[in-house]
Amino acid sequence: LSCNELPSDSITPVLYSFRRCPYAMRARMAIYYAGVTVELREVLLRDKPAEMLRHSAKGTVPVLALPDGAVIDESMDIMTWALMQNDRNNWLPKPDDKAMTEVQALISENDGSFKAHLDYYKYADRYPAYSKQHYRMQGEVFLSRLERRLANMPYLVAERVTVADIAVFPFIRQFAFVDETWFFSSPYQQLQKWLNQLLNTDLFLSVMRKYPVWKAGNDITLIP
Ligand SMILES: N[C@@H](CCC(=O)N[C@@H](CS)C(=O)NCC(=O)O)C(=O)O
Repeated sequence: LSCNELPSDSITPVLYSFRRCPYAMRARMAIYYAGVTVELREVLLRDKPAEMLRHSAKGTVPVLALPDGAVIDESMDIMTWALMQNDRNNWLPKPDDKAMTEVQALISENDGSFKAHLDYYKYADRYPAYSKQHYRMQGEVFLSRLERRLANMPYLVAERVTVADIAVFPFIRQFAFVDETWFFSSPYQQLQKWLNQLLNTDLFLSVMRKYPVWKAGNDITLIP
């Protein structure tokens, strides 16, 4: 939806995002799922808008600027913000549910060691100390863990999608597409199925729509 009648920075939260960033992807997925309207500002990482940096000097996407002046600049916090408003399929387990502990453990391993191995694997030519296969094997520790979980149930912590699947999936997608042929002929068959299924959801396809890079004074793009 494009509309130039709303004044910018008005009643609508503003999301600074980068289409291919896995952190921004998971934030956008939660926003779409919750159905909370935000103004999407597509940025270039090499040319971040001053408006975004004024809100969050650390310069990472996603950043959500709320009408009351509050700023949320961590993707998990943006997901939680969206889910607190509308979580009709219970993506977020109740805080005292043991599933919540599993969700947190998976996300922290994903964002920690797995993300580090992913970057070494993806950019192996920049890190010639070890081979690409070496970095891939380090990442496979997490793939194996997920594969074992998916042998028992269709999603990572439950019979249905939870926030863990959505938070982890964009990173597994990146890992898989470093060498698609390898990934889809690897022993991680449950993970392949899980990934394919999420890649084909309307939700994922919606958040991957392309928008022009935002500049002050542009028409406003509202999502979902
Ligand atoms: N912990 C942050 C990480 C966000 C992050 O690192 N985003 C990357 C893009 S995928 C970024 O903005 N990097 C800054 C840059 O490349 O200049 C979050 O979860 O939101």
